[in-house]
Amino acid sequence: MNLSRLLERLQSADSVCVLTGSGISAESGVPTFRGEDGLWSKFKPEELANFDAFIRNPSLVWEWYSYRKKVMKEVSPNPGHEALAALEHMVSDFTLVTQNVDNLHRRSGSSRVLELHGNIERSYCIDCGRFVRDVVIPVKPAAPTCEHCGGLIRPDVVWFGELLPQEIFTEAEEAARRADVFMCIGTSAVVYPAASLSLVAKDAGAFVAEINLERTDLSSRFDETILGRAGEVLPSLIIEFRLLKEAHP
Ligand code: BJW
Ligand code: ZN
Repeated sequence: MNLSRLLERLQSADSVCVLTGSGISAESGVPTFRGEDGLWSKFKPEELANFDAFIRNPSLVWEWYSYRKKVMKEVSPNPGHEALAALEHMVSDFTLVTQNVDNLHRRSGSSRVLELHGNIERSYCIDCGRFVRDVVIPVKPAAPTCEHCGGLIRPDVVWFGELLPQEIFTEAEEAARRADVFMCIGTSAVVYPAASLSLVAKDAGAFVAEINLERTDLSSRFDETILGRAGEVLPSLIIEFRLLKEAHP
């Protein structure tokens, strides 16, 4: 693993933006979306994470979310999340953008996280719009309904064909545009518009580095692909960055 080019750019960066995907939480035990293994790998994410699928079979979609909510509650942040929480204090302008809905960045101490695809802890009624904090999911095959109007409750996450929260996306785009260094971590970079943030940063002149177990669809557009586990690469990066900062304050 050669971190020297990225470290050199980080050292002179005033502004850093990071985009994470499910790969950063994989080492905590949260399954990724497009992995080979796992209980839900027989479904493509497009088949469950969309509104039509929810209306057709709300209990199946809730079964998936209920399983994931349970996993996400039981796991803990890993050294990759912790390294990013530390990086926030080492750069004057730092923005953490995530596609994940699992709260692990926040739980690891990151103070400001732009969540592009919502948050699994929130739910709302599709008819009256009321938010429900601790949704009670009935034993299958039922889905939760609203106690005010009887409408179906859905998780407050962004499914295919739905708009991302616009203010949050705009903030993420602005951070990508002003970044000197952009890091794209643990994402297959196939889901848009999240994946476009790396390209926005690149077009605006940032040094774009990817950290992933394998090359992705966008690797050829980036300045550097560092192959490895986020939970190992990121802590090494922080240690070396800290040493460099101490040597050249
Ligand atoms: C490790 C590791 C370790 C493992 N260390 N690495 C432009 C072009 C083409 C299509 C579109 C486009 N614009 C819009 C679209 C359509 C669509 C889209 O992108 N489709 C493509 C799939 C073709 N996008 C949308 O519909 C979006 N909305 C939208 O564009 O609105 C505008 C609009 C509205 C109406 C009409 C038309 C336009 C919404 C996208 C919402 C995505 N939602 C989900 C579910 C969120 C809720 C939930 O969590 O349940 O988001 S789907 C799923 O994919 C989830 C993820 O956030 C997202 C990305 O997945 P991610 O995180 O990259 O996971 P994986 O599994 O794919 O990759 C894991 C990676 O980690 C791998 O690379 C591993 O190697 C790596 N890894 N372990 C480092 N230890
Ligand atoms: Zn309601």
